[in-house]
Order: sequence, then structure tokens, then C-alpha cells
Amino acid sequence: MEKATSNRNPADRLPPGQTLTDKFPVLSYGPTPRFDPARWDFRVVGLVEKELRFNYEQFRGLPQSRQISDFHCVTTWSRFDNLWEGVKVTDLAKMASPLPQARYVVIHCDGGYTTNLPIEEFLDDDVMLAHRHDGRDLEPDHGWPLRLVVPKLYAWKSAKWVRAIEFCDRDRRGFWEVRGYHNHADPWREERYSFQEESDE
Ligand SMILES: Nc1nc2c(c(=O)[nH]1)N[C@H]1C(S)=C(S)[C@@H](COP(=O)(O)O)O[C@H]1N2
Ligand SMILES: [Mo]
Repeated sequence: MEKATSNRNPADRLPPGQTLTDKFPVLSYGPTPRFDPARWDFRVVGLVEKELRFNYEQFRGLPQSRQISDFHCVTTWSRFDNLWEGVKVTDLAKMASPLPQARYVVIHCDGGYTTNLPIEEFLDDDVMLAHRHDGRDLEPDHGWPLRLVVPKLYAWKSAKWVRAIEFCDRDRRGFWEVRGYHNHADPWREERYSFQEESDE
């Protein structure tokens, strides 16, 4: 199901300190990985009843969803009304059945990038593993063949070139979360930097 946000007042949709853009800038640490469909796989591992592994063809055969959402980068640009197409993470989670002790996820990407999320936020209805954006296949620089989209958190949580989801009992900070960015990353609370966590409850 699509979430239509376009009729909401733009001023209510722009988090504090952000500037709206129509462009889609590329923000990557390191080079864009080469995609080889013959070797690519996608795995769901860790604290689940059933670990999953898909090759590229199998992954593309999963039920497809569409979602429209806003995208907020911590470097202060926001882009409204992105149409994402792909697999809802709740659909994948149903197949893997996370165990009760699973409380966090770590996302693993080609090239070694990682990011972490609490399980409730990962299993939100608007979180997707997307292969298309605004009606076209993702550009390689934007995460082709598969990226995570977590609309409610700063975009460094929206990991590109995703290869695995790991369910964990304890939180483990990801690539930017150990390099000075906030562990949680809510743009509405401007959770930009890790030093802010000291004043959090
Ligand atoms: N694997 C990987 N995913 C990543 C990044 C990265 O460097 N590597 N950068 C993050 C950051 S900081 C942002 S703002 C968004 C940007 O997505 P875009 O380049 O498609 O605009 O991707 C996120 N996902
Ligand atoms: Mo970013």
C-alpha cells in the first residue's frame, strides 16, 4: 500500500535544520561495488527461527510492494515523495520469524558498510528493501541492486548494496555510529551526533 504524503503541508514535513531539494545527491563512503548477479545473494541470519538465503532470481521473485516516503540526510538535504519499489521487511520477517530475544538488527552491505537499528523501527510498515526509485531501477551509486529505506530515520540508516540482515540480542553500532553519528538518528529530534546521546534519557 502506498502512503500518500504529498498532500500534507510541506512545512510540517521538513525536520528542523533541513533544506528541501529536488535533486537526488549521492552520498557514499567509498566506491560503488560491482554487481555480479551470478554471485550475489541476500541472507537473513542470527536470532531467527529460519535463516534465509536467496540468490538474485529468488529475491526478485518475492512479493513486491510500493511506498512513497520522504528522505532526510544528516548533511541537511531532504527529498520528499520518493517512490520506492521492492520488498517490505515485514514480509521477509514473516518468513524468517525473529526469535523473542531478537531486539536489534545489523544491516551488512557490499564493501563492508554496516548500520544498526532497534527491531521495532526496522519492522516498521514503511521500511523496505528497494530496487527501484521513482519508477526506474536504482542507479548503481544509489544502491543497485538493493538498498534499505528507513524513512523515519536519517538516511545513513538507509543502507545501500545490502547483502544481509542480522537479528541480534544486543545493539552493535554500525559504520557511522562508531564514527561520531548518533546511534538512533531521529531527524525530528535532530539526533545527528553521538555526543548528543549523553544528554538523552
Ligand atoms: N553501503 C552504504 N550505504 C549507505 C551509505 C554508504 O556510504 N554506504 N551512505 C549513507 C548515507 S550517509 C546516505 S545520506 C544515504 C544516501 O543515499 P543516496 O546516495 O542514494 O542519496 O545512503 C546511506 N547508505
Ligand atoms: Mo547521509
